Amino acid sequence: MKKTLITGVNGQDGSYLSEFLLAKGYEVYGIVRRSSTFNRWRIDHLHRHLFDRHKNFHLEYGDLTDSSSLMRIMKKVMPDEIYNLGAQSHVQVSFETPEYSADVDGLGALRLIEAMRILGLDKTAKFFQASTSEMFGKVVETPQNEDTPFYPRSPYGVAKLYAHWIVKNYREAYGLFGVNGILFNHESPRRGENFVTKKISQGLVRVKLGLQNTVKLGNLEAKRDWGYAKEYMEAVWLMMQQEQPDDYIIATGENHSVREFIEEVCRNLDISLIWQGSGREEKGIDAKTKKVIIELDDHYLRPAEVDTLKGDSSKAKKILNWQPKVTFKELVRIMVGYDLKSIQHSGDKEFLID
Ligand code: NAP
Ligand code: F7E
Repeated sequence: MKKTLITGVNGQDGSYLSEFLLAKGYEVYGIVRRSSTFNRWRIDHLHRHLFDRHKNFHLEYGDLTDSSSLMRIMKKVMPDEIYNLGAQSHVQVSFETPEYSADVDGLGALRLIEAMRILGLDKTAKFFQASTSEMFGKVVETPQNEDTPFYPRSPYGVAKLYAHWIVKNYREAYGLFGVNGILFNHESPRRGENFVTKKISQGLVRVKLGLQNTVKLGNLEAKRDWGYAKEYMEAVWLMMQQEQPDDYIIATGENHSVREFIEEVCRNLDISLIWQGSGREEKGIDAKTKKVIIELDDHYLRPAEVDTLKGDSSKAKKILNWQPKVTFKELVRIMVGYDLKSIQHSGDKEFLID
């Protein structure tokens, strides 16, 4: 039985990857941080409580800023595959916590691969780094592929670029099997609530149900290449099954603006939305109720923005035989469908996990 170690196991991607690897027969070890409130709702169905544990799913306390914990866990588990999904992953928050974001997102990766080297795991184990389209930032060409030069636009993007390059460096210097998956935005019902897709889907569902008046947003014109997180985790695993380590773009090849995302959510909720006004005074109105349901709030504007991202994942298609199946419209339908059910049935455990 193969053993795997996942950082960020209770995040969106960590939860899907854990399910995927357990189904493949792996023994999964996940690293969680201590927090004063429990934040394991995405993995509760895998790791219920002390007396009812999945026999192949284990959690260990650790932190990407704490080398000794990483070393201890790695030495205990001696994994075959390590997936570094842990990060302070919110771009806007990284402007407010730049040093911490660099520590976790940049140095965190270094701590892991250095621990592998010290324990001799660089000779036996494989390492995956969750790189990001945010490294392309102010894009120099469209679509972006594995050879597109980087131009990060946030402390998050800069920190992730360090991690990306240090993995490449260890590959060249020590022969580490280190893979960078350059993942474009991927979403799901399990997306964190302050990322724009989840905020819009959940917010407009609440508006529809009369639980909230408006959704306040920043820049509506930014365009993203939004894919479905669950299928991106299969791509990540496939990268780790290759003979040689390499870097791969994972994307849909299509992009849409935040405005289009709002419009598609409204279509799913049978809300006829009309836009009124211009510039920062523009508002989204529900044509039936005449109520303002979308407002702009400068609080959500970033000091530097990434205007547009669109990925070319033809290398992944050719070498990994991977391509996305879930379209933009399907993704919105999945997210809105889940939010409708879970908010209508809030408190009902059955609907808490998709
Ligand atoms: P997420 O939902 O925000 O999950 C992040 C995970 O990292 C959480 O489990 C979090 O634990 C953990 N974490 C945060 N700080 C940590 C620390 N100091 N030590 C250990 N763990 C820590 O992110 P995601 O969407 O699943 O993304 C997974 C990875 O892919 C991240 O590295 C992200 O930067 C990268 N990525 C994501 C996307 C995307 O569109 N989703 C695209 C490209 C790359 P807590 O719950 O305790 O905070
Ligand atoms: O913003 C705009 C915002 O926070 C998307 C992370 O997973 O993907 C994610 O980073 C766009 C930006 O994701 C609001 O300005 C407007 O242009 O959902 P987001 P992100 O910044 O693209 C990359 C690939 C990662 O690697 C990251 O870890 O939407 N936007 N209004 C807003 N964004 C937020 N969050 N909130 C708003 O109110």
